[in-house]
Amino acid sequence: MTAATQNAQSGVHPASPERYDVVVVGAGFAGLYALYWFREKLGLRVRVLEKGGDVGGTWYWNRYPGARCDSESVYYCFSDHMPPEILQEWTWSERYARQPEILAYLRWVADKLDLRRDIDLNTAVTAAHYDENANVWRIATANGRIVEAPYFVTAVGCLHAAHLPQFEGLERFQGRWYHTADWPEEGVDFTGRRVGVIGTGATAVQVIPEVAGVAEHVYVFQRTPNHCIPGRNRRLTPEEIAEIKRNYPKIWQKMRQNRGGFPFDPATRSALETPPEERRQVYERAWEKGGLAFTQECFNDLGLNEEANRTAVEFFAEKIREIVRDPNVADLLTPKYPFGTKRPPLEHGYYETFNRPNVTLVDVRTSPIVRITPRGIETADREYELDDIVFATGFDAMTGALFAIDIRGRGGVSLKEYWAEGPRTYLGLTTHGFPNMFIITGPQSPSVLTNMVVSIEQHVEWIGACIEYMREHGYDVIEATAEAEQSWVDHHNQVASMTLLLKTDSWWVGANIPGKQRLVYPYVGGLDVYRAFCDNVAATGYQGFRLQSRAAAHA
Ligand code: N01
Repeated sequence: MTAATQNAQSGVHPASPERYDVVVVGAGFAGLYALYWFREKLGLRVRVLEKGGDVGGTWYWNRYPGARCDSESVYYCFSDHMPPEILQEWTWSERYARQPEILAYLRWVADKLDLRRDIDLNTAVTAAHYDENANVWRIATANGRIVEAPYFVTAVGCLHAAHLPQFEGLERFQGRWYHTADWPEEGVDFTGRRVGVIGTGATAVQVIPEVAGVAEHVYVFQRTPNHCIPGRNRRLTPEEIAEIKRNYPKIWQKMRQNRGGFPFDPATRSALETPPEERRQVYERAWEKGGLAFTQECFNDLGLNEEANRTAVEFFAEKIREIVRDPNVADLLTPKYPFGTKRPPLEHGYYETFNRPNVTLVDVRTSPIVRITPRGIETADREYELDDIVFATGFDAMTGALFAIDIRGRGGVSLKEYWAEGPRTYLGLTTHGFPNMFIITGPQSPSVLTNMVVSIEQHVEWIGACIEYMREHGYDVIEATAEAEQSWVDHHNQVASMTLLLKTDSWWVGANIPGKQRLVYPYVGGLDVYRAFCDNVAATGYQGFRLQSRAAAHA
């Protein structure tokens, strides 16, 4: 079957397509940066196709109460690689910006850099097929457009495809229900209502205190507790903003060299080799400071050694017992698995919320949800009557949003088929059999284990340099070799196996989605190490890739 026949059969018709140099899917941080970089630095004709009604990506969809960023706002924004006014003119109000502020920022950037003229909103991409003969990606949208470009870049977000567990009876529920990842734009008033929240991940930890403040009663349906670190949010002062703005070039340099893309000072001492009293002080200081620095700045063996890790687990257990008055509730809220093997949420009054008389913790690990009834939620031992249900049940992360598009490479092979046993990538950026397709913050890249904006910029800049190199050298087809891909997959798995991540069920290992391959999805070797790999590949003429000019490809 020819590519054209396949395209015709699957709805990607080549009739009068629009043509660009690059098509980017998604207009969140990644899509906006890609558009800026490819258009302004490389002079390419770029089209960004975005499903949402505005730019923003994650920050457009996730508008649930309490949504804010767990990375500090002054570091969770575009860097000094953007025009200087982007860093200098925008001023963040709080240590962790709320969703409306981040969305306002992204809108502002889009306007300031005149990005909107190359973005189509309300344009969901349904299919992207590579046509080998023409060396183009042919992209179909839900509203019937066909767009073509030799380069196809996905900027679809790691956490976009919402996971709604298939509970029996939801369609008969007589109250209102919402998923946090697709929240009504007009907001939801929970005043005086009985609300059930399913899930206790980073999202739920933000939602629950907010809803508890207004609802008549909140029932929290918890399957697994998390190690929640105090965020210690506060307003930023004009003095500290000025100081940060002055130092941005140095700060960014530091973040680019940090394993997580943060301006942290990674610990150099071992928890086990530190005397207990001193160890406690280290944890206390990190707890007081608040924020994700806890994960890097305490000890260097927490991610690798279970005995070392237990010291952190014990510290959290003590803290939770100190805050939560009911010892049974405190015990239920205390994780028993290694710290850092699930994403630790930042909390703003989360544990205190369980001291409120209008909040009940329901342990669905021992008494699982059996069904949704017309009146509420039925667990193995009773029914909870509810007016509203909030599903804070997460995402089909890293692959879900990619598989939602019918992506097909050489020979009509679909990405979903090719990755049936788990993602296969070279550098998390490309995959064999899918020439000229680049995945921003894809599986097997550091992505969700880092400050996303730093990872996004690294990816976009690497892709930009690659396209430039190809143009300079007369190439127009680039494809990861099967061997290079295999060696990256092996390296990725080998580094992952040195950590404790596979010991715990988490979305990082795909365990939250029934039937999903259980393996580590993000690259755990660190953004600093990863960056060096990518730089080296570029410096050696794109080792591990087959580069061709179209004439040669046809020969
Ligand atoms: O999703 P999650 P999330 N029955 O998958 C539970 C990022 N984020 O949206 O742990 C009962 O972590 C599930 O239970 P369990 C951040 O990277 C960033 O909270 O699987 N419960 C879990 O408690 C984060 O990690 C920010 O046992 C069920 C919850 O639902 C990622 O997004 C803010 C269930 C899902 O937790 C995802 O967080 C917020 C079932 N059938 C989030 N199915 C920022 O700061 C699932 N659960 C940028």
